[in-house]
Amino acid sequence: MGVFITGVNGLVHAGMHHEHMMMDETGMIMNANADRLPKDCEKISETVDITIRAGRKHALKFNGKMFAFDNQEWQVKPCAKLNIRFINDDQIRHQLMIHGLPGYLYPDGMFHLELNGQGELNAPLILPKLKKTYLVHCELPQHMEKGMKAQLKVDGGDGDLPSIPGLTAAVNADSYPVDWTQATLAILLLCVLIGAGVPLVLARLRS
Ligand SMILES: [Cu+2]
Repeated sequence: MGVFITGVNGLVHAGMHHEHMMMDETGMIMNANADRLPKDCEKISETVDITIRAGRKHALKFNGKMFAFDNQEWQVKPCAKLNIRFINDDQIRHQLMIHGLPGYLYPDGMFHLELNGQGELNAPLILPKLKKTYLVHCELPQHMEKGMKAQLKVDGGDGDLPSIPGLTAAVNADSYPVDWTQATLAILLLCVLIGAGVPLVLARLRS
């Protein structure tokens, strides 16, 4: 496996095959893509500068959430190039990960920015033409559940993701456990007996 490391503006710039990674004491950039076009794109349709902030203060407007991005949804055109400026307003580590991207451009289908604490990173990516909704989140333990979940829609997207703070409902918001009284057990038993009995009756009728 060939690894090359060169200093770029004080950042360590390392590449392994298609993998692309930059890392320094402030954070990490993986799979940035400034110029490789997705297969379904003839050219870049638009270049969009997007600033995404992360931190506790962005979760204050959401009941019961602890972390969030400052926006929960972004809409771009097919074949758009995004120049992402990721700012962490917290003193703890946060990530900005975009999932479901084509694997031939983004290993593991993933674009990944990470800040160890307060600071910022800038990185580009180019989105395919496909009408699709991409998951954007922070993958640190419990951060997504605590609010760091958002969606990026290309060409209007192909639906909404669940549990996005302020936007969409949770899939398993509440569970209502069945009250296993003797009555429900009796009904269940009856159902099992009927289910087992019906084929027997049918078999007799046929013979
Ligand atoms: Cu986080």
